Amino acid sequence: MTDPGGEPLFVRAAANPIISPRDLPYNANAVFNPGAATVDGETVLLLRVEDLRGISLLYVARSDDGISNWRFDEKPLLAPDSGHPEEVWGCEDPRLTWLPEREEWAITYTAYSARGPLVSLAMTSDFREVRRLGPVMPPEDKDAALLPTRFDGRWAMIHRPSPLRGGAHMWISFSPDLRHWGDHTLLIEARDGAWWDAGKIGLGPPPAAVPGGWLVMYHGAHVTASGPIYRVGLALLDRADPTILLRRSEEWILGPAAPYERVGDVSKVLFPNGWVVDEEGDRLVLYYGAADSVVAMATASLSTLLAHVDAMPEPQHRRVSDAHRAPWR
Ligand code: M1P
Repeated sequence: MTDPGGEPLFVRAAANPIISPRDLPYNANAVFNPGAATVDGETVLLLRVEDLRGISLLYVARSDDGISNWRFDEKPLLAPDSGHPEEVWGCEDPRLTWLPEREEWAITYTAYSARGPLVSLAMTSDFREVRRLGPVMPPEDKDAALLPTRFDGRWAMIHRPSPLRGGAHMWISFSPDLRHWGDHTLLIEARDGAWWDAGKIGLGPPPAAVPGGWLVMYHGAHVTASGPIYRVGLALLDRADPTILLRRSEEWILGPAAPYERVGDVSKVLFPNGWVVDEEGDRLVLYYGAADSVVAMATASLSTLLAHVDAMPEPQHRRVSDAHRAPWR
C-alpha cells in the first residue's frame, strides 16, 4: 500500500477508472494523463490516447458532471503532423492553462521527436480548433505548464529538463511573448537517496492561484528493483514571485494504491495532469493517469488541502540557488 495513513486528503471516485480504452469510439491501447478544463460549464478532458502503433494523440472528451457520460470527439485535437517533425512519435501529457488576458487556453504538451521529448505549445479557445506555436523547449524536456498570469510583464512556465548529470528537477522560465524563453531558474530539486521524490520529479497540473500563493502538485518517481513508483506531493510558490518556494511536502499525499494504479502497462504509476479547482464549492477535482493505462479521478476539500499545505515544512532555502555554493540562478 502506498497511500499515507490517516484521513486521506483525496477520495478516489467510486466509478474509477472513469475512462478506459474500451469506452473510446476508436481503437486504443491506453488512455491516460489527461489535461482538464471547464468550458461553458462542461468538464473537458484532453486525453492522451496511445494507439495500436504505440503513438500517442490528444483527443477531447466532454462531460456535464466531470465523471460520467463522456462524449468523445472522433478526431484528435492534436496528432503528429507532417508540418511538425518534432511530433513524429506522438503528442503526450497535455496540461491546460486558462490565460484570462488572452481569453484562450494554453496547451503545453510533450512532443516526442526523433531527438527525444520536448515541450510544445498550442492555443485554443474551445477545444475544437487549435493553433500550434511549436516547440518552446528543446529535448529532453517535459512536464510543462504555463502559469495563468504574467510576472513583471513576462509569462512563466514550469518544466522539467533531463540533464546529463544528476537528477531531473523542476525549472521555471520566462518569456515576453510565449515564444522566446529565458531566465531559466532551478525551482524545485528532486531529493536524493531513499526519498519518495529522489532522482526525478515533474510538475502535475498547472499551478493554481490560492490564498497563500501558487499551489503546485508534482510527481516523484522513486526507483526500486521492480521499477519506479510514481507518487504525488505538494508545494507552494510565492504568488508575486513564483521562483520562491514557500512550502514543500516531506511525505507523499497520494500514491498508487488502487488495483488500476498498481497494475497496467506501466505499473504503480499515479500521474496527475489536470485539476478543476472550485474555491466557492471548496472542492478540488483531480484527474490522473493510472498505470499508463486508464484515467481516474479523485476529489479533495480545498480548505483541508490548504490547511495541510500550511502545515508543511518551509524549505531550508527558498531559492535553490541559495543552497548551492556555485549558484545556478
Ligand atoms: O511511465 C510513467 C510516466 O513516465 C514519464 O514521466 P516522467 O518523464 O515525468 O517520469 C512520461 O512518459 C509519462 O507520460 C508517464 O506516465
